[in-house]
Amino acid sequence: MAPIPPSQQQPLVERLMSACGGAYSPDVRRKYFITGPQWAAAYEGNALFHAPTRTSVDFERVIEEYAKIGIGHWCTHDTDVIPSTSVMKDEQWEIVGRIKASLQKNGVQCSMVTTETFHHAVFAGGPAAEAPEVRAYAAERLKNTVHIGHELGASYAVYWPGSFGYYTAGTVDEPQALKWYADGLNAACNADIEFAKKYNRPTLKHCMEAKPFEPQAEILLPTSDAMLAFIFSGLLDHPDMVGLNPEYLHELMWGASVRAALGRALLCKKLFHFDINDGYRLKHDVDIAVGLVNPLDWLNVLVLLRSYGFNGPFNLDYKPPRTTSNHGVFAVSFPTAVDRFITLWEMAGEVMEDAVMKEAIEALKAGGGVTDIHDVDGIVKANAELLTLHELTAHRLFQILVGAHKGRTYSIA
Ligand code: GCO
Ligand code: MN
Ligand code: MN
Repeated sequence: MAPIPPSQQQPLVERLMSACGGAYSPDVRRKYFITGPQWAAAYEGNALFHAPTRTSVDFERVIEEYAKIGIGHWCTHDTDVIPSTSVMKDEQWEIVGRIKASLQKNGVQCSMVTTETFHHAVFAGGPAAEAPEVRAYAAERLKNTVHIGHELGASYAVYWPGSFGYYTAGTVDEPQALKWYADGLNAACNADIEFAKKYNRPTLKHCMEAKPFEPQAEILLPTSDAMLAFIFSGLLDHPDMVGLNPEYLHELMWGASVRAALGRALLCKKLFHFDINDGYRLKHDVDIAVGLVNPLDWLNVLVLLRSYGFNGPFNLDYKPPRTTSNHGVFAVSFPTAVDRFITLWEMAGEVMEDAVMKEAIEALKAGGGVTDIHDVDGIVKANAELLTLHELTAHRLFQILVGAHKGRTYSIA
């Protein structure tokens, strides 16, 4: 093939995108509670060891492009949109006003707000550092984010503790640090109760997000399970207001079964919000788009969520790869991520209705019908053939994933 000059590259990408087919319309996409983060679309590709490969994108553009794609909700960190020197100053409200106008103009809703407590130098010792002024500053930031959330009409606040941990052990008193961290969340929830009255709105849902490693070497709340224990520890003034925002990849990173981790959150009624992306087990936080690495596992995850009535928000917390251009972020990254999610979600519905799956699962639950529960050999024999259904259902899930249940076949003949 002859080289493709730069002027012909965008048309090529567009043509191959439409050759892919299978895209849903913006109206269809808007029916799902899918949220698009400011930071994901604005990510310039500058991860550790990497210079940026894209130019910056402001919130006006992100909101407009999300609207065109059919992503009906937007979310942001405070400092994604407000310079850190302006946060909590009068000038932040001018920016918030522009955000409101932009959301309104494009028919997009702000779903969630979150506080950046990991990037700025003030958080070098973490959001619950020893120095009381750092903790007081962090609490003010959290309260301010709640205020912005009400102003923008958000329903969720997310807390990724980020730098809550250490590189070397010995100085940080873990129980004390956890109590200090709870003080920050309590300040946010108590402020929320007051703002909710003032704005005549319900309080926000406060969602904790765990990541097992990065950016600290050791993390004080590394998993969703650790956060569940924290929520129920007695340290929180309003544990009912606090739940989880698990991230698919963050659970995979420590080697979990994501589905099982979500199952525990569901059992505790604490699955409030879900960051959707993909990646690899026991590696770093590559934030690849949903379904590009583990589509079968994703199908399984969505079957669980649908079975337990979790309908979102599904937050597209991923980083378009450095190889994708500014144009590609909105032409390829976001629409394809949304469409894979929708496809997997609808496929999960098919799994739940599938006659083979249903009968196999019911049969396993019916068991072999032994009445003498002290007869161990009898119980084994009675279930021996039935248990083969575990593997059969796994095959059936694969068939549904590749469309083989609808007769799609491959053959060397
Ligand atoms: C990550 C984190 C963040 C958080 C965000 C919201 O992977 O770095 O998941 O993207 O989701 O900070 O609080
Ligand atoms: Mn991540
Ligand atoms: Mn996340």
